[in-house]
Amino acid sequence: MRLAAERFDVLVIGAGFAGLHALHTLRGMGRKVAVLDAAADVGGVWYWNRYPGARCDVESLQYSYSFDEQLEQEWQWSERYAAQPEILRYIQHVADRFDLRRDLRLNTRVASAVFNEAGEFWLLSTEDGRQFAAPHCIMATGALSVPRLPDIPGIGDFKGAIHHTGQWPHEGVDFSGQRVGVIGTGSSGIQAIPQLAKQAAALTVFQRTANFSIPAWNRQLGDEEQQAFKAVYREHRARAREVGTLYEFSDKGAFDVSQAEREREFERRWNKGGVNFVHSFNDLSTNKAANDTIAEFVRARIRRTVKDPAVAESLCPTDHPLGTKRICVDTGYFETYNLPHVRLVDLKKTPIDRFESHGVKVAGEEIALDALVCATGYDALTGAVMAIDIRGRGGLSLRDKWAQGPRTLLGLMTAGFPNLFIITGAGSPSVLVNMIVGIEHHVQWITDCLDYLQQKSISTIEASVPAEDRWVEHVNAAANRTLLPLANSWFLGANIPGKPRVFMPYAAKIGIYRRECQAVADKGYEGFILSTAGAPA
Ligand code: N01
Repeated sequence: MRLAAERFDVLVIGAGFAGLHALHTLRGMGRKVAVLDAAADVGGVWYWNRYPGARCDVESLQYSYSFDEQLEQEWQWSERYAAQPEILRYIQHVADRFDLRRDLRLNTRVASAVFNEAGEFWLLSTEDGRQFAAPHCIMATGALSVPRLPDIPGIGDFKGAIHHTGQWPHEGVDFSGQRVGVIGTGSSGIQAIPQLAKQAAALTVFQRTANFSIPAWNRQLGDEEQQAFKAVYREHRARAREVGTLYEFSDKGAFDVSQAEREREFERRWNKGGVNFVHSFNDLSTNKAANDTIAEFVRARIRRTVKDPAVAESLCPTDHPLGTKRICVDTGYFETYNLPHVRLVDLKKTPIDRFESHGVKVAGEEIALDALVCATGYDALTGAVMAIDIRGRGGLSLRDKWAQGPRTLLGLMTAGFPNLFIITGAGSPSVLVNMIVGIEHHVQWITDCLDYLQQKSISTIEASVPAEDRWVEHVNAAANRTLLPLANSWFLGANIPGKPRVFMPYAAKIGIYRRECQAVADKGYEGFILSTAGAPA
């Protein structure tokens, strides 16, 4: 069959951390690879998320690739938590250092991916009419890459600028002298709000759900501290493969100690900053009464920080256990509400009536706005995969197959879609761990698998339905052992109207998950159907 399509051994969709690592590894195996990305440069979420205050809340020495020792030794991080421009520079450096750019197809948005059963290849068509073909396709499309704008009556009538944090203008935005509104108080909003307050003449935050946030206590990284960490980088990386991020995990339950001791531990960790706080005791994510103790500690901090008691009360999260929505890490977030030009509108008490041309009407009051920032999140985990019209065996549409929620085996493949791999997708630990640790693991598993297929002359691999069903049940059971399903979070798709409520990430320690994936591979890819060219599946 003659194709107008460019042909490769493997096609990778997405040029973020996952796609670049997949490219580098596959190239090392001698495979001909193309990486397609809609963006004009590498970086994935770090290319798009340029809002003021954007930074990672995993410490920079950990939020980096481990696959090349020289890279990890030579790259110098400037801060404990790297800001977006520095992370983007790092990814660009990796692309240049490993000469990855020659295999990138940027400004290339994939519209459809169709499996040709007779020829056993994936045919990808782009929005501008180009085609690419390869026997194997890897979705490195990111867990949080499809921004979601709020569906608020009249928003289309608003004449001011509207910016989503995940699609921030590259030239930046100058809000000086402006009346700015912010919708959304998740990680993005909580990072952006203190920075926006520095510029805006008036800042109004429209909060639907109060969120837990822990201070980052971000700081410059000294050379000595950095060298000390790098001296034992291998040990740190090995540990991260077990636990995801190197937190101080406690072996005590919250009620194994006295109240005074518990408070001291919360205090100690609060003063160190970051997500480590949520690991103060080992039962905070599984025992509601234990969780209440840490939640109350944070609420007391909010009340102590925010001077207006009514505003403080609105900022206190009460409708979900701490950590069941992705915990936020901030710099001066709650303090921002003490500024005279910053106002909180509690949408639980006073919902938005509608947007108008020059502002918004809330409980009958008109609030004039020049610009609106939407920190309203993403169609998480499945959004980017389902944005592409993916067709598997017999023309099966992935959108149809996943209409009631994502179904995968190990999060890596989905039945009916041979040779289609997903990196850090639904059914894997994904967003519950340091993303780069999850990405490196998946790239290793997938590339080992491709190597195995080649050695055994196997042309297709796909998840079997019974194994996939068992995995989906296993993922549900893991979530149900925790408090995680208790919140209306994006983990469950609750932020997208009409999205089925299914807890998407796999809530087990990444070390356990890695062993599960390894056991499957060791047993000749148990639960997967392997077939040789032309043989019926
Ligand atoms: O998005 P979110 P995000 N009217 O979905 C509100 C990662 N990340 O971009 O909670 C009013 O968490 C919504 O309200 P509610 C991290 O994993 C990491 O902030 O649905 N409000 C919520 O407050 C993070 O979790 C970093 O009631 C509306 C907010 O918008 C993930 O990305 C930094 C609304 C959305 O919060 C997503 O974070 C940034 C409406 N119609 C992001 N619709 C770091 O590493 C939505 N909301 C630090």
